[in-house]
Amino acid sequence: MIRILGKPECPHCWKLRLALSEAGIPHHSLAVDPADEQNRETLNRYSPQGTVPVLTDGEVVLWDSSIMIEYVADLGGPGVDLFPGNAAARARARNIQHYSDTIAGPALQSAIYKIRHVPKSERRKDKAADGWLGCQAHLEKLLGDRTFFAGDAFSVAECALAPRFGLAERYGVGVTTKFPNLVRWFAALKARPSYGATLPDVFSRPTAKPAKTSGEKRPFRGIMPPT
Ligand SMILES: N[C@@H](CCC(=O)N[C@@H](CS)C(=O)NCC(=O)O)C(=O)O
Repeated sequence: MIRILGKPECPHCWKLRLALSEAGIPHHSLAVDPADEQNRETLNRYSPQGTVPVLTDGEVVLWDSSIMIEYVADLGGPGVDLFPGNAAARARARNIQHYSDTIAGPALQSAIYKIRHVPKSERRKDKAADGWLGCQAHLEKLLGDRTFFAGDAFSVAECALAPRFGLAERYGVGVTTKFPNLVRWFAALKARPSYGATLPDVFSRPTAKPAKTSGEKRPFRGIMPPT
């Protein structure tokens, strides 16, 4: 049985949960917060990066979410093919996953950081949200009138991007009518059973007011700020 060590609201963990859910592969999730010192020791045993998610399946131990998704796809569950279509469509889906992990994710992280830690009066001077807006503009064009990012079918691109838009919505920087293609795409994703089934528990509760803290308690190496 696949076991995931992860933090429910971590976008990489959520991406993996979505992939498993869509592929129809059962798994067991274990909440492990890298912010906790004891958990870090556990994580470091499995992951040279000390990050979540970690996936174990018998002797298989994986510590990068994109490689985990390749593994999940290779298992060939009864559900959707995470890399549908021809070589070009599959490359496009991988590209978008990479864009989400390396560009859109960090841009959104800055926007969320601003909301959580920068006083409202100073926000207009802060350009952090522009990065996230720029990413949305880029994605809006990439999507165009397609149903899904790679074409006609759900793919790893959706697994990667949906958690980013879910987090954005949660923190008040969700997609707006400025980007009608993305609005339509995200609404359709949220209607899929996998979205509700993998939504972090805290997200199904009313939005908490962003914590008023002065900053990070420790150096942060990942995408999600510690909550
Ligand atoms: N390459 C990794 C990166 C995962 C990552 O950045 N995870 C974050 C949480 S979203 C993490 O564990 N950060 C470590 C920390 O908080 O100290 C992957 O895609 O699996």
